[in-house]
Amino acid sequence: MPSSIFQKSNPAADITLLPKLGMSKKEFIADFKHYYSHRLGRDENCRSPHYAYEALSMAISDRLVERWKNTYNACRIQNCKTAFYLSMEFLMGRSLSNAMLNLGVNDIVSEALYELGLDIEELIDAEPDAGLGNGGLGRLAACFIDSCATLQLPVTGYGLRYEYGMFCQNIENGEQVERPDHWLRNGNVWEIERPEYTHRVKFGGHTESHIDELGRKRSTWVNTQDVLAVPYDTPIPGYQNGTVNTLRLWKATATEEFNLQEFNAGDYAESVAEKNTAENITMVLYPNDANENGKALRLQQQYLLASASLQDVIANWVGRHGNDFTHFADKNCFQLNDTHPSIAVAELMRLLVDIHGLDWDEAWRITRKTMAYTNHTLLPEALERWSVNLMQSLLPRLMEIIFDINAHFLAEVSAHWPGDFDRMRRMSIIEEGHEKQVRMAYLAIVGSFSVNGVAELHSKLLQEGLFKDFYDFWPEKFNNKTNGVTPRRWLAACNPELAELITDTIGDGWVTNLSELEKLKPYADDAKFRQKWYELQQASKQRLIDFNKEEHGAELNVESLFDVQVKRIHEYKRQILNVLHVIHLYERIKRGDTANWTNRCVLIGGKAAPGYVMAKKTIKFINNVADVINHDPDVGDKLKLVFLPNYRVSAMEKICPGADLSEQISTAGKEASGTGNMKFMMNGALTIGTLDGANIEIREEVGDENFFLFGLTEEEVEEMRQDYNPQAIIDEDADLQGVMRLLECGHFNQFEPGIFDDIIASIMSPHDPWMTIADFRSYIDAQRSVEEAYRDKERWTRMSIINTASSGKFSTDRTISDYNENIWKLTPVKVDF
Ligand code: B1N
Repeated sequence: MPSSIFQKSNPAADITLLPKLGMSKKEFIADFKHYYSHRLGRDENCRSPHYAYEALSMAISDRLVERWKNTYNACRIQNCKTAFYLSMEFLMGRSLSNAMLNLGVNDIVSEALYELGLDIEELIDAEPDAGLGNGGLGRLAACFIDSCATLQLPVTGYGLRYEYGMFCQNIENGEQVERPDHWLRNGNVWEIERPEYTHRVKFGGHTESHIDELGRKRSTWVNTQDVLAVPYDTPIPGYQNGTVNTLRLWKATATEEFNLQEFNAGDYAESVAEKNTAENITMVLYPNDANENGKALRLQQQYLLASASLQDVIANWVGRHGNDFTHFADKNCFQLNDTHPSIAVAELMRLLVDIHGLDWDEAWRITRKTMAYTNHTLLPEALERWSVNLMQSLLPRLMEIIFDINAHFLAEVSAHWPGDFDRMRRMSIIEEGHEKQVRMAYLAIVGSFSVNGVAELHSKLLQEGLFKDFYDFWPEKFNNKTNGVTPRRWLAACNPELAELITDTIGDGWVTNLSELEKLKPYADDAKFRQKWYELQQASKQRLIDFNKEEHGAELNVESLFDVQVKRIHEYKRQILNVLHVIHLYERIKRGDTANWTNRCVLIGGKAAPGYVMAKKTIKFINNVADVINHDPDVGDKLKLVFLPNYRVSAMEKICPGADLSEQISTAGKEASGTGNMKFMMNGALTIGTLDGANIEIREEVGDENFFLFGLTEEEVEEMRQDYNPQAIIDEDADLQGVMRLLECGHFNQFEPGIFDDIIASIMSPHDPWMTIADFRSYIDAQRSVEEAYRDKERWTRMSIINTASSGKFSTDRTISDYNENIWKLTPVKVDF
């Protein structure tokens, strides 16, 4: 069979276009016009910016495709080791401006669009966000693959192509209302469907055992209902380096015969409905952040991702090496983004043993050398457990394999700690109880050679607490990889004016070597530089005001402290503590205690998981307090509280350049890392925060005097938990009494009696896990120091510059270099361009 439909002997069969690597303004305008008028059939009468956005994106993506093929070929020729980032979430946001920046065509495109009479900002804003993630974990995956491409590392992202991403949030009467996010409605210019790499994924059925020709016991998985996984590829360009890596997302579709059976039986409608059952698997992203889902459909999603991705990698391997897996582990590595894809441990065993005929021990050796697991949370409610019953009915062969893995593993434990049955019970992958459960984190640890947390404190707490038994057994497996964010999207692209000032001052090396920002430090003492810095910050704030006004109409004054908390709404993140402070300020204004006042706009944004009652109440609470304060004539510009609806990646790109103060106020020990904290710091905001997650490392980098610290430490929190008495704290604190009085008398819910009783009860409870009242006093005091610092404009600006200058550590280029040096061990691949 020919390897290609094109006959090499026929010279006319060369279908390669002239390479579209370069891009002159003229070429670009010609391409834009071609797409706009011929491909899309639009003309100058079209009113929607969408088609111009599409035409522009097509012209840009043409320039990526050639580089994409070159990258692929360079990796193939060099037969290099590859890492695969397996993640249920890739929170990509928009692609157009990122692609332009990374191709280095911003100036040419701006000029061309100007000549065509188009507003580039309007076209950029016409792109819907690819919101295929909940928050930090999904955005981290997106920043990681950006850095891998920039560092020219051969890394492929594998995920799911959800038809509906993270829901859109409307606020009605102060409450969150969810609307479906049909982000693919108008097509997606950035993806290429590749049905030729479709894989079949099994569900249901049962297993049958038999003895193979070598006398080994084998299982076959039969009578299954199969689903097809069809890949859609998105190019991931590196920063001006010719590399374009791949993000491959799977869409579930029905198999042909699956439909035919019913079709032949005359059940046409049923067969189409069955097709829907298959396609439902990748229909929607589960909108729970740091929380377990526990639904069968979610397990189907996880298995589809794991199975299709592993089959894809193995098919590629077998295509080149046949059934010889001797060096598989030297050439492939899978990084599991939390436990969500951790069924991959068992699936790799199944593929190697059942499909490719390897011995159990050889397959296990390979699995344990290729899998690496990242943990992203200590919260018990987020630790995934799947019921053995569910797994037996949905994935019977996988359940058998997990039992076998566990038996082998417990034998290891027992050899090490003979007779220690309590330890075996604690460490077992299967949790006994009235309903047996598979502990997915334990499966991931047992099947991996590396286990990491995402900030120093978090990794330490994993080793000392959650995974202590495993750390005692395998200390060498455990390591830390502090998170980061990509400086391309989170500084160069989202804050071009500040980026330009930085480049004019220290050169442009910082874009790919963020520690060069250090060179800005001496300029913190330069009054002229400070003035420029200050003016740019004020301009960013004005843009944020305009964005906010466009989207929802509140009037804000640029001459006030912009105090911002945007992130998922969660009790541990303590948005309520923020609001208690706002109420305290309001109460001071009402009392006339306003000497040396600092005007402040408090902006809060974020989505609540649709089933998380307290989080939804918190949104209503913020909006009600905002309503009272913003309409009180005594308050005026002294204080504003605004809820920013529909927080998402593209909103953060407008918000983080305009923040003065970044709120990172989680209960110590609860936020694994945080990454919003890094975006704000990079853009010159100062942080008010607890000693939690990466805040600790941010403070180390920036210096104690440039960080507003408050609150109990993780140890103090655990200590105080023993006899926590919020009422006693309130009795001692007149400010807190003032706040509680307003809350309890229903000042913010005059026509909705009792609606905040739950919130009041939760912070008043001696069992409040988040200890909000315990940190109130020191939070208020820290906010006082913030105001004092802000009133001294020179001092504040100096601190702001130092924050940006100290943010080098928090580039994902550093994080990814760490992953590569300690875990993946890949060689960068140069690509001609
Ligand atoms: O992962 C981020 C961290 O910076 C955050 O601190 C952490 O909260 C976040 C189940 C999660 N942990 N766990 C999740 C997301 C979705 C889901 O279904 C759990 N997200 C985090 C990046 O390390």
